[in-house]
Amino acid sequence: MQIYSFVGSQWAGVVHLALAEKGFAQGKDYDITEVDLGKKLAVPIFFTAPFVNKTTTRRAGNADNFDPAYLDINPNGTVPSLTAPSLPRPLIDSVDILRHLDGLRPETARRRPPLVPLDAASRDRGQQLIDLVHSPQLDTNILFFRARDAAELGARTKSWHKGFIDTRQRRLEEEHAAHPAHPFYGPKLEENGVIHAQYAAAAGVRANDNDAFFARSRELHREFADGMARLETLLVLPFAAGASLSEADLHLAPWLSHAMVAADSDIHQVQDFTALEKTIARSNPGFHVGPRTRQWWKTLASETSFQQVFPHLH
Ligand SMILES: N[C@@H](CCC(=O)N[C@@H](CS)C(=O)NCC(=O)O)C(=O)O
Repeated sequence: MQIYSFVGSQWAGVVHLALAEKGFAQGKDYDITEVDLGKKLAVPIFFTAPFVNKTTTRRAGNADNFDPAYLDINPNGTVPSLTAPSLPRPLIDSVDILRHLDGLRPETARRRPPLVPLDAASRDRGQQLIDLVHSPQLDTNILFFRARDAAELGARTKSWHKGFIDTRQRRLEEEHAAHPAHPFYGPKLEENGVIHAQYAAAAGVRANDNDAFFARSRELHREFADGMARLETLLVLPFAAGASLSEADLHLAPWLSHAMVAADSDIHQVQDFTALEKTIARSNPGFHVGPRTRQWWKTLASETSFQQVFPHLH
């Protein structure tokens, strides 16, 4: 199997957790191609992870998910993807990839039940949780790239965020010019262009209406907080969807880790929610990560697969 992944991708993290949980071995059962979503070396230390090793194939590092050759594998231009000779076409979504891996080895290395729960109640609850963290409401890019005022925007434009957005925009412009009829590039340019224009305006490149952007960003943060409150009510405990580890845990964990990183948490303090609370509380006074979410996170952090893939937050 060939896994297309990126260290800074939360949804690739789902696949790495599933591979670890099922005991698949890199180099034997699967190989990794690292698809750099940004620019090589222009991302900070948290975009390193134990699964990027000497056998990992790395490409140039230039928003490579927008390479037409990669779009032939995954027309959404996202990671993760999985290809295998036995599959009629690539799998291009973390939900499908996890379920495929689960089907290959229904019993885990530690003789646990399948990751897709056998009982309907846990399966349905798990699906609700998966849908929630994959929804636009809980998109961690809100925390990473949005800005609620001039100070936050200024900070973004002075850090790696701007380089990341600029690299994407440049690559999209180049590919759009080279392949004007390709259906991917036009809409994606517009999507990335929203943040790109704001960062460019903040850097004094051109004037822009920042106020509407700031207001929308505050609104999105408030909705994000509502989503976290919903998560708090949906968690079953001790694991996300019931008594044993399941696919829902493996989707929630990378999402929460990524949210904490986006809020500038100390990546070695896995249990410290202070930075995340502080960030969200700027638009939602009094925001706290709930006790059930904290309890679940502690349970997850004691899992071997979690410790393997998340020796620190990323
Ligand atoms: N539904 C997809 C979402 C994948 C996704 O959005 N991946 C992000 C990284 S975590 C990505 O590749 N973003 C690149 C982009 O949108 O340009 C999945 O679960 O696999």
